[in-house]
Amino acid sequence: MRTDIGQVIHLADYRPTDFVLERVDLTFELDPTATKVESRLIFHRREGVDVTAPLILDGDELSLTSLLFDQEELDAARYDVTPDKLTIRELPAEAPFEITVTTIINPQTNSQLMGLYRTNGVYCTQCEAEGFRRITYFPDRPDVLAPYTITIIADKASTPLLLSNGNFLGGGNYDEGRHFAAWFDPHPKPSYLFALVAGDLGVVEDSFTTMSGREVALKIYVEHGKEARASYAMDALKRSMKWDEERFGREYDLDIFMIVAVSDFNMGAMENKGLNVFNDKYVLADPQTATDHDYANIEAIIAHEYFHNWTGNRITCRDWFQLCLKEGLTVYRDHEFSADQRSRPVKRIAEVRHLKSEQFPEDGGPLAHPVRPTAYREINNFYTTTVYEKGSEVTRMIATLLGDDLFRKGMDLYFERHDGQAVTIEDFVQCFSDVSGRDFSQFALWYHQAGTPLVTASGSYDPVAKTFTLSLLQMVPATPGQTEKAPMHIPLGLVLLGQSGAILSPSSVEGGEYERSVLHLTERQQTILFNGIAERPVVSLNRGFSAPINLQFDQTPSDLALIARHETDHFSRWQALMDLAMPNLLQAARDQKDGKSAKADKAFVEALLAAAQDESLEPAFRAQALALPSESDIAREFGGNNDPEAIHLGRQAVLTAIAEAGSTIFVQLYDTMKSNGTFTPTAESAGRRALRNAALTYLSYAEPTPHRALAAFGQADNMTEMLHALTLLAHRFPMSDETNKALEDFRSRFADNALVIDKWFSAQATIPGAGTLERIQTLMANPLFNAGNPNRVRALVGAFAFSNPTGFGRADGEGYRFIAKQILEIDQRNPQLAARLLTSMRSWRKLEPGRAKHAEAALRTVEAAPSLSTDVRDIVERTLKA
Ligand code: B3K
Ligand code: ZN
Repeated sequence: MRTDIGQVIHLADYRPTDFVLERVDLTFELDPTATKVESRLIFHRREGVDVTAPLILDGDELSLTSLLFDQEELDAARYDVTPDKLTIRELPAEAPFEITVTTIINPQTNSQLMGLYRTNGVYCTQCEAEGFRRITYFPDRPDVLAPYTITIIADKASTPLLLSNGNFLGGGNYDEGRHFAAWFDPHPKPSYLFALVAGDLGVVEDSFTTMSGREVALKIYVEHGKEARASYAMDALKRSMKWDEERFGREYDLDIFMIVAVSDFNMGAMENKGLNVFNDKYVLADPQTATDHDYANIEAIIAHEYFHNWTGNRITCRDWFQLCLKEGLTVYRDHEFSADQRSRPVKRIAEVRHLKSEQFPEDGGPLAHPVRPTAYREINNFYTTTVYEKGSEVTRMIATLLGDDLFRKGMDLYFERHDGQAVTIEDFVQCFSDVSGRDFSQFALWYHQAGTPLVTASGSYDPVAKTFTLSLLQMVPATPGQTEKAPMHIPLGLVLLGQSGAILSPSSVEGGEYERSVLHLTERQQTILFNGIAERPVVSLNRGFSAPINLQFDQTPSDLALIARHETDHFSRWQALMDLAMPNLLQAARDQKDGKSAKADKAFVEALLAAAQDESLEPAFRAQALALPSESDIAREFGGNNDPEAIHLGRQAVLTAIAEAGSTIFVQLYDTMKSNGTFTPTAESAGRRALRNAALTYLSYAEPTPHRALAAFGQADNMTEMLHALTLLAHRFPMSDETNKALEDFRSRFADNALVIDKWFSAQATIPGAGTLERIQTLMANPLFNAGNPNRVRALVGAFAFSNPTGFGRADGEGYRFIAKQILEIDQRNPQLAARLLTSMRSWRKLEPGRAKHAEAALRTVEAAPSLSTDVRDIVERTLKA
């Protein structure tokens, strides 16, 4: 039973705890349905705190079985207990005291996957953000740090492996076929970083020698028989450890680092101290079952969780409002890692695509919130792309403003000054201010003001005076709870290009700070004068996506084509191609509505095909150039009255026009990008496969029969190409016998690999058009589907809601009603999963009136349902709020 009704928590109400926690000693007697948890906590009253103040501990659905004070049973008059709170009174004024709390919990029935639960027979924990309070009564907040000693007792035969945080102290046999293990984590940590894993698993072992010569044992635990599929993850881990030493001077600090892969997990992974727990999707890979995208994700997430050891664990958050302190910064670090390991521009393109498709809609809709929010009802709903991805962009902007050396100095100072502490965004920013002498007070608005700034630019060239004038105007849109916005400090990467494509250096610049090719936009309106410009320049603005903004800048197709051909910053080349594409896609969607046939602008098609064939460019980049803006990108540009059907058909028409114009090029690319050796997951060979797949996509538009995709499917010797061919068959020829046969072949070949079956579900869930809903319903009845497993739900139901605008958004509203019903069912078991799925409705107000009405009605049925979780209630109410 839950008595917590989800009150609003405010940043302004923060105050430290009344009692300081000195030590934690936990003993778990594991049992599938009745695990006994004995927790011994040593506290003392914080100096200056009123001597009558009680000790209040958090709980969630707990039942207390015993409570001791200094080893004596506590008089019932001295405490009150409910499932979510334990209040103890009459405690010593100064002297330390010990509280021993015993609870019995049921891991088997814990379907929320928060706290201690069972997955495939393995005991596993997830404590961030507030899961620890589902294990025992505790001051469950990130600013309560203590060293932990953990003893785990379990049946030896069924549960041979007993893991927790820190270093292994010892273990041995216990009683009645049971055994025990003890672990000690010397690094004071908050409860959200606690972990316990116990079960019967296989292991892959390796070791790493740190920069000071210490040997660290590395272990990755997976289900028996899957060990071979963990080798890429191990390789990524070692590369991450090395990179963090070289790039940030950060050394690992325990004797052992462990990763455990589990199959039921609410998110990607969790950075528990010394014992990361992973969704197995982000650990297991081999060429036959994982795509290049999977490999890249594994590398990035392994790195991300490892990097948290310093940014998150050694230095943690004072309160959950500061979540971006660890998440935004750690995403920035993993992005930099991947950029160094792979291709920097291609990585940047992927980041920006993701930011624009996920974070921009969030920032422009009812769920918009600042990178550092000031209020929440359910903290789990704030693990958002705004906190993560925009948080990373804000960190990147600090690096852009300061340059590499000063940024590194600021990071060094942060590590030195705050190691072992729970701190705030202000503490973080202060370090950069201290090393640079720069005033960050205006810049800090990036943490406080929600909404994607819109920058409008226009330029004019004076051939007589040889000056170029750039006028800039910034506007931050109103967002929920924030109507008035102050101008931001926006670092705009900028160069002026001459007609030959070479960079023109101005003799001087007036009207704003301009250094290292970065212009500082700080006023609402700013006019910049570039002197000594000998010819009409082409402006490459927001180079490298230096700031997460929307840019309105009317550049001619020929100026964009010049950027696409000559910019030394390849991200900007890609951006110019997308800017060339967008008006074509918008016009094509309008033409669909008006019953006209679409055509693509010649300059655009030529620029795109030129990039596709340019052998001086890496294949991965060329593949990105060929991947047009997505349907949701186009919808965002329309900004309202959206008709997913017209957008889809318009985009198809543009694809067809490009396919027809470039068919010989695509045939040639498809052949030349064929791999000529054994598979490697390197970025370089992944790039060749990506380009080959892009060519195949266009060929399926140029030659509208399933034969080529079918042949590709039959010949593929790796999952990247096989899945792409299968998806093309399903999307382009959903009703053909060839497609049905390929889908069936795929299913029977991979029926015993749930992660591959997820791809099979997603390929079908994303088939455009109204008919897909029935297909989803049929697939949900398939024995391979499991509604209790988050990966399966996301692969089928989630892919439909998030990645199928015409299926989910079918005109009769059935898609919205279906998802609303799913949300209510899932909410009974797993509120976090349900709440996340509900965010697929966040852009409902931007739909054309017919669809918007259906979507709103579906949301109202969710809102009206009895016994909603706090998670879903919070999202549905914010989504509906005018
Ligand atoms: N810190 C975890 C996310 C926890 C989500 C809690 N609802 C994984 C990560 O960001 O690294
Ligand atoms: Zn993280």
